[in-house]
Amino acid sequence: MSDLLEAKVPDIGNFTAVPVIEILVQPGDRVEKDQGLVTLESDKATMEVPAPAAGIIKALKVKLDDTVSEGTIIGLLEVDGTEEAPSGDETAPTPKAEQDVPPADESEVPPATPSAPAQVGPREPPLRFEAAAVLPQQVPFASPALRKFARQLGVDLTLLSGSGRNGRIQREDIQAFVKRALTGGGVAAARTGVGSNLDLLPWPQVDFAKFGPIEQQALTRIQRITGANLARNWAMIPHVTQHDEADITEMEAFRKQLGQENKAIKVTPLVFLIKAVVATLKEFPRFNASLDSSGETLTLKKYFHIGIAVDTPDGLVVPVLRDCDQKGLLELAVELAAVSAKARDKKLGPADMSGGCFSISSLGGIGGTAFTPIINAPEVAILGVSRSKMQPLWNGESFTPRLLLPLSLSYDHRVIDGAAAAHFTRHLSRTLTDLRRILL
Ligand code: CAO
Repeated sequence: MSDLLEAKVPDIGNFTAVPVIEILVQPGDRVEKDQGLVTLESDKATMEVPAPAAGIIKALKVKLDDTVSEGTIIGLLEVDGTEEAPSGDETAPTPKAEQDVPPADESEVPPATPSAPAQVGPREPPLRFEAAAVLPQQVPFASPALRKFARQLGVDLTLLSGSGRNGRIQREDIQAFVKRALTGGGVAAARTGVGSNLDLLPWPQVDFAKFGPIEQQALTRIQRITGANLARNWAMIPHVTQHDEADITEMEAFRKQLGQENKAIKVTPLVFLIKAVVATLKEFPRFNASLDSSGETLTLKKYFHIGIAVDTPDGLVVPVLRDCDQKGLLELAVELAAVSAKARDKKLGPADMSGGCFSISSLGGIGGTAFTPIINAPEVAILGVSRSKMQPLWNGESFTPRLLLPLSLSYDHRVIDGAAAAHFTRHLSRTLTDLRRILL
């Protein structure tokens, strides 16, 4: 006996009308449970819709470029007679994870057991979607099938530029990359896009075990995504870091007072920085901008969404606080605490992490005197903040103890001149010293 089973699009978070960009099977094909049937591509990521059970594809209900949402029927499957056919929506399996996701991800979604397909109820979108949205364009667009193909050939997809729609990597791109690598002198010569002109030496291959005991650890998925982005941003953007400091003695007194008046809310220096940065961005609109990939057009933003680097056990993420110009210190403090907690609980969704204009990376809670943050492309600047310290400051007549906050502004030198950066940090510093300037 065999039954026809509807293979449906599972819960894909808040995404709707997602285009089908690849048909992976044809009627008559035999598929295994969880084998990819079609590939979907949102503007943030790609995913396969897996077969809910093993069997024969009897009909496909979608074609290339159709748009689908959760519950859309992809095809009809004649389930193997021996297998107990799952029924109804329970058959909607978890979206098949990209093949190169390290095992750490498996903790995100409870795995399906042989007898019970993954039950998909209302839940957060899969981390894969979220992570791609944290750092837009950080992960190369390629279907899981092509990722597997690339892995089999040992090709690092972050080294390729896709020739397909939205920079999507095609099979031909991978083949051309391999061909260039084989005929043109190695991977450096084969690179297209990022780093294409970097004729770098191969990475040193060292057998560390020859020198002593070692242990190997896989990077988490977030670390890998972040790492690929940081490498691209570092290689592509001519960074300069402008260091300055702000006298926050009065600000700190006000912060403490606010803390005492609002014991339920943790007010840290970061919320003052957000407000001061917004005031400074208004004065220097070129810092609230993005350069396009050709490096020829600057998009100036009229909104003020600030990304905050949050350190989590799995790596760095950058949730975005929206419309910071329209929010007060306490509101921002509540929001900051909420997104930090959400980040550490791995609950950030795409909406929490997209649309940033300018980022702040605060290591002030930890220590240090200065650092050089890497710009979060396509933004053009990022502010690094280190720990404030009481120091003697010359007031023209004597030294007085003042609380000084170190600021480190990294900027894209293609867009921002050194003088503008120095004006920016001076303005920021003055604003932090005299918060009334925020009202100007
Ligand atoms: N100077 C002195 N003290 C500071 C300070 C500064 N610049 N910034 C924060 N502090 C204090 C806070 O007031 C708080 O003190 P109390 O516990 O006495 O109230 C303490 O340090 C801890 O603050 P916090 O880190 O919990 O809160 P925050 O608002 O400053 O930062 C967050 C929140 C999410 C940004 C932070 O927790 C975090 O993850 N920071 C790391 C970011 C990071 O990794 N950046 C590097 C990116 S590049 O690799």
